[in-house]
Amino acid sequence: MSSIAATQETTFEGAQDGVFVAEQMWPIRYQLYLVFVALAVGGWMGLGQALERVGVSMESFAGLESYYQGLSIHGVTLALVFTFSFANSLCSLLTIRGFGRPMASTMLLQGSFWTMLAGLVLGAIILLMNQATVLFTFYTPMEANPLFYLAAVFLVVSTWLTLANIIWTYRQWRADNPDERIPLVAFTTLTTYIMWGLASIGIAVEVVFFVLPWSLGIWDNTDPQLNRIFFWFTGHAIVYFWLLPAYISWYMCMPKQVGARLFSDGLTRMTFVLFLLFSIPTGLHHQYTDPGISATMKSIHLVLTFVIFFPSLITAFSIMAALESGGRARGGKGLFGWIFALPWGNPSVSAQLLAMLVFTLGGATGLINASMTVNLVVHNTAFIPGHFHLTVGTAVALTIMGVSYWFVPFMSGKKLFQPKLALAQGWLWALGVLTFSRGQISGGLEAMPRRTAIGEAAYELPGWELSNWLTAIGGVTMAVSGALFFLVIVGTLFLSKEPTEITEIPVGDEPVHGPKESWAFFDRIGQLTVIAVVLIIFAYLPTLISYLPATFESPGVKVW
Ligand code: HAS
Ligand code: CU
Repeated sequence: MSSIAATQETTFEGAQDGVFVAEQMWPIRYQLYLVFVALAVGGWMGLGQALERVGVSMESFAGLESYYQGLSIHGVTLALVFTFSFANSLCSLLTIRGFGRPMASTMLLQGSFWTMLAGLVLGAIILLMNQATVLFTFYTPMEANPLFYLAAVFLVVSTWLTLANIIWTYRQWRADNPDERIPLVAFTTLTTYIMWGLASIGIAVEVVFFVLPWSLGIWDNTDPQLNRIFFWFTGHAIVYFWLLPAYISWYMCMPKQVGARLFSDGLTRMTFVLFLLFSIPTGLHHQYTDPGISATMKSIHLVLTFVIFFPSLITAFSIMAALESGGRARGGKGLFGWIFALPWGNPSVSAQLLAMLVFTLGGATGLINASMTVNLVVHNTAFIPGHFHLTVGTAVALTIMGVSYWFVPFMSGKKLFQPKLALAQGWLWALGVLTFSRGQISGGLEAMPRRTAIGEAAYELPGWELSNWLTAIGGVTMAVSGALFFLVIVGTLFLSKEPTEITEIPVGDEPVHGPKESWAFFDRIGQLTVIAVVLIIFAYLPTLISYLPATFESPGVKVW
């Protein structure tokens, strides 16, 4: 392993300065490969779910015990492993690139890889044994084998090790550079991980204090509603932990990739600061229909959800500005000509442009979910998977694929295999997801429940048939696209003979409006974190106080 990495070291920019060192590169590289393993397993289950809509049972498709076993594998591998390992991998690399120094601790970096691997392997074994058919939200009183919760602990600890390493690296850098602005790309990784550090407290409390002891038999009963409050404390912010690595690519890499400059350093810092402050105090928008939580607190979370919508709107305009300047610099004219002048022939760029376009619909459906009264129509219906395949399933997943088209060549030193296939892959995914989500959204509006083996439903409403077919066709298209992606990546690693021309991380360091024009206050990360904590206390303490004392009365149930 080290010999491969050692020969590669020469291909990394700045290798001469000892910035990208071999023992730090392999955990980043292998964590990236876990992204692909998780995608392959989860994507395979996704195909089964799509086919279930048109009469192919999950049992016959994958030899599983039930549809719900497949759905649990799908959710855990994609929502937790695929996204987390990508965040760890890309953000570690960009932290090194941003601060221009190795990560503070090689041990933490390697530890992050090993704990992610342990979580994936352990989780996969328990899920395949049908001992954790509790879906990725593991709502109690559904009960899994304790080792499943331990696997979840490993996955989260892996992200914490990366968090600790990023903060440590920042502090080392700060000690050497007391008066400088935090380099922008490092600022984005730092704020993303601090946000997640705060957000993950909810799930940590839920698992360590309530669910794990209960599943171990230390306590007989649990309190499902209390567990849900802690789950959604993390559960909304987690979507921004999935999204922000994609945003980091859109802000920091895409302008460079299209031959443009980022619009504004200050606006970028402000966007990430807003995510740090407002991602967490919004979790109750997943619990509008839950009893025992006051309408006032739900309404406060509703308003804050509209606040956290705002940095994504900023992102839309500011990325569009960068893209437009790139398109015009490439000769695009007129109102829309710049769009066609963008480098659509570059698979890394086109996948991410498509991810952005699809995300506009993801954002619109998010607003529908967030509006409390309208939420009553869509909650727990197929509309919700329609929404989140436009967001995490495309804005994030297709961006991860697009980034992989430079990241894998960069890390392996090999030229991208069959770029034309890669190009087709991005388009297929976008077309597939638009069809799939159209099916799910219309099904949801026709009262089709989510998380249900519709193929086995005892009744069918008019309109479901079309929804099922669109879901199935879209899902199969996405699976074909996923297979092409895999082919390109595996081909790059094992069949590609030529060296890659990508020897630099595509990060743009010179925004049109640079750091001198932005508030130094944004860099006071410690103070901003304190403000974030105060907001969280304000948004959650009243609910927790009104809820106590909790009632531990529910025994566990195994429904599979
Ligand atoms: Fe969501 C449920 C509200 C964003 C994921 N969401 C979910 C669930 C998931 C999920 C997984 O309020 C289901 C959880 C479960 O299992 O129960 N969501 C929102 C809102 C936003 C939002 C307001 N969600 C996301 C993101 C996700 C994600 C991001 C994953 C990564 N969501 C909800 C609510 C629920 C919910 C309720 C609960 C529903 C229920 O009842 O259960 C916002 O953050 C969205 C903001 C987005 C925008 C779009 C900006 C567009 C951009 C692209 C610009 C385009 C360019 C293109 C530049 C404002 C940035 C130019 C290119 C050219 C070629 C010209
Ligand atoms: Cu949410």
